[in-house]
Amino acid sequence: MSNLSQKLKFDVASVILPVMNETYSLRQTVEIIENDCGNDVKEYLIIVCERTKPESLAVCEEIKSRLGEKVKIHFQKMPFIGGAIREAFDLATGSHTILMASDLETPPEVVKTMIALAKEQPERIVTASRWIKGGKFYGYDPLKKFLNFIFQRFFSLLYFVALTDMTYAYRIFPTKLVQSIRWEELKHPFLLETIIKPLRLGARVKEIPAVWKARTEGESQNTFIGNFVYFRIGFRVRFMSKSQILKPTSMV
Ligand SMILES: Nc1nc2c(ncn2[C@@H]2O[C@H](COP(=O)(O)OP(=O)(O)OP(=O)(O)O)[C@@H](O)[C@H]2O)c(=O)[nH]1
Ligand SMILES: [Mg+2]
Repeated sequence: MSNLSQKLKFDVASVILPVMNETYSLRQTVEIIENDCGNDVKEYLIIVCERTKPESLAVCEEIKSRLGEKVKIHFQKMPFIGGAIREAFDLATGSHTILMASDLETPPEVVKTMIALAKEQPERIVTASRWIKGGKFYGYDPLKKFLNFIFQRFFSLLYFVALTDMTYAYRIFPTKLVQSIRWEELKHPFLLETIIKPLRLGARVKEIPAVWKARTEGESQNTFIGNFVYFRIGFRVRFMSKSQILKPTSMV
């Protein structure tokens, strides 16, 4: 871990935006971030695949024609959301990387707060929570919300942390950290993996509130049954050693 704890400064952020069926939601996400803190963002890594809708691809191109080099549209090779984000992690060149969605379920207004906190303590992960004061769910399926609450309690006990929302993949990381980890999952459980592996490596994590509102266009790629597969990686990582979590080149 010593290479990760070397003095790190916030320089600029890389923002990851996976895209499947978003149009105005993606456009609005980029607009809000640009207005709020565009100077702190080096690049938008827009990740698309063969299932990305043509109208979404058109919006990606439109954003690229407006922002130029700041926008990189990457066609993923590995499948699913985990594959998309894992490739984006490797492409990121900012000191920090922001993991979020393009469907407005990760409210882009929170990005400026994440960046401000990363400037204060650059080595720390800042992650959004829907369960702490100031956070909220709007339009979340009641059964899913109940299960989500149980999952959160279970994983915070299992990892012995005070975190309230480990499955909400809205976070800023030091880029070096995400690039040093050997990632495994390809589907939605990857989103949990992005917090539990850093925790096992001793990363410090701060939660900030965010209001989750159900998307108003397109549909989620996650299935109800898929929520239960989170337990597999949840258990596996709990008992992994640091050397199993890190890529061989990142070991000290
Ligand atoms: N490039 C790419 N993007 C994806 C893929 N799967 C999902 N996304 C995008 O990643 C973001 C989050 O995925 P969603 O399917 O909305 O899932 P979620 O909101 O995390 O999950 P739920 O709350 O369970 O619905 C969205 O902007 C999706 O369009 C994928 O396979 N490839
Ligand atoms: Mg979503």
